Amino acid sequence: MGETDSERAGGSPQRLGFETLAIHAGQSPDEASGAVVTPITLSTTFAQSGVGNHKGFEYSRSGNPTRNALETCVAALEGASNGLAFASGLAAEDNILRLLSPGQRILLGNDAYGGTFRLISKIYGPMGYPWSPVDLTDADGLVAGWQPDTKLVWLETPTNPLLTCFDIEAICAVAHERGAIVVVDNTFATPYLQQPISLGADIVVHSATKYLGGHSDVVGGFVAVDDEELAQRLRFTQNAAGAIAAPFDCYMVLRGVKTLAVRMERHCQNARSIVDVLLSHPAVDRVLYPQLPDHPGHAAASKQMRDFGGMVSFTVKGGEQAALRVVAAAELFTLAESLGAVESLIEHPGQMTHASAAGSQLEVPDSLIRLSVGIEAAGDLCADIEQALDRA
Ligand code: P1T
Repeated sequence: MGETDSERAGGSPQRLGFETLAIHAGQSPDEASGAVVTPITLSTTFAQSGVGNHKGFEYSRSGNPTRNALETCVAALEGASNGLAFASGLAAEDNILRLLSPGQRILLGNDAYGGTFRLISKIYGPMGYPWSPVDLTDADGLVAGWQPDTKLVWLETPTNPLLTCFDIEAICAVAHERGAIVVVDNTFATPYLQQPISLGADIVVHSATKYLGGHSDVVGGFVAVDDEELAQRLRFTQNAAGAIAAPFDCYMVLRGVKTLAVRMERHCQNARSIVDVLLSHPAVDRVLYPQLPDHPGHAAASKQMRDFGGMVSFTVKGGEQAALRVVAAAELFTLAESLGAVESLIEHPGQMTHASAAGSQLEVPDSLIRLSVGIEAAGDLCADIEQALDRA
């Protein structure tokens, strides 16, 4: 392939703007045909003119041109030299956790996606990897939760589903001083709103199923990393364990990423309109949105995010039954798991996405509702939430 990852990622002296990288990084007209869209290369293997003499690709698990384009593009958006695409967000997470050896502790921020909690507590825990939940609201919580065997700090910011935001820079300072690495799940923020690598994070992970794909039609995962040694280890595992993203899926995410910036602008704008409706409705107890001054992590979000995102959570005064009535009454907001796509979704985390955290320190309130605010007309979305809340 000749050029380095960093060159392909746009790491040249004249760094291009985010929107330009989203459309061009890793992608240029196909040399053979002039096609302006990166082809989907389905070939599992690549011809060699002599043993070891090839055009940069040997076998599609180890490397594939369409995956390569996606890996280069999203790495550039995250400001990282290396990107790795996986079959799902959890496959990406699993690939990262394989950096550890049994006995090395994982500290997990005390609000996180239920599947991440399940992977760490139900798969890695029993295999001999100690873990503990930790309050990351300020760096003191991390210091208090620190144990001598800690090797990795894992956090989401904003978190799923409470949308708490943690100060990435402050957490990295504490962790690095003590010899641990920091993984930031940037799924909710996306690189358009927040770039954890520039704040000191060692590894960024995504469920590409969400905003990166953006259209609820592809499951994928992504890892961005700047440190070459870590990148090499992660790439070794990607090839050795094999949880790669398929070429068609890579194409779908690559296509989604092209419009990430414009979609995120509208997601944030629509989320603000919904927050206003929630704040004035008598059935609502508490609105969780990082822009609100009383929201935990408002300061961290203001410091490290360009805007506050398209996810909004809230609790209702009538408890679980009222919450279940509201999610069932919504019409434009589809009752479904997942998030981050053009269409609006509503869900009950306690019984859906975070059911696996029931009874643990990561359990969520049963009166909690989570909204993934899409990019439909704001007035229509507000009217739908208002009528659904009237049934609380
Ligand atoms: O579903 P998958 O692509 O494997 O990604 C897992 C994942 C990782 N990190 C975060 C922050 C996530 O939200 C998810 C998936 N979350 C949902 C499906 C959900 O509805 O919350």
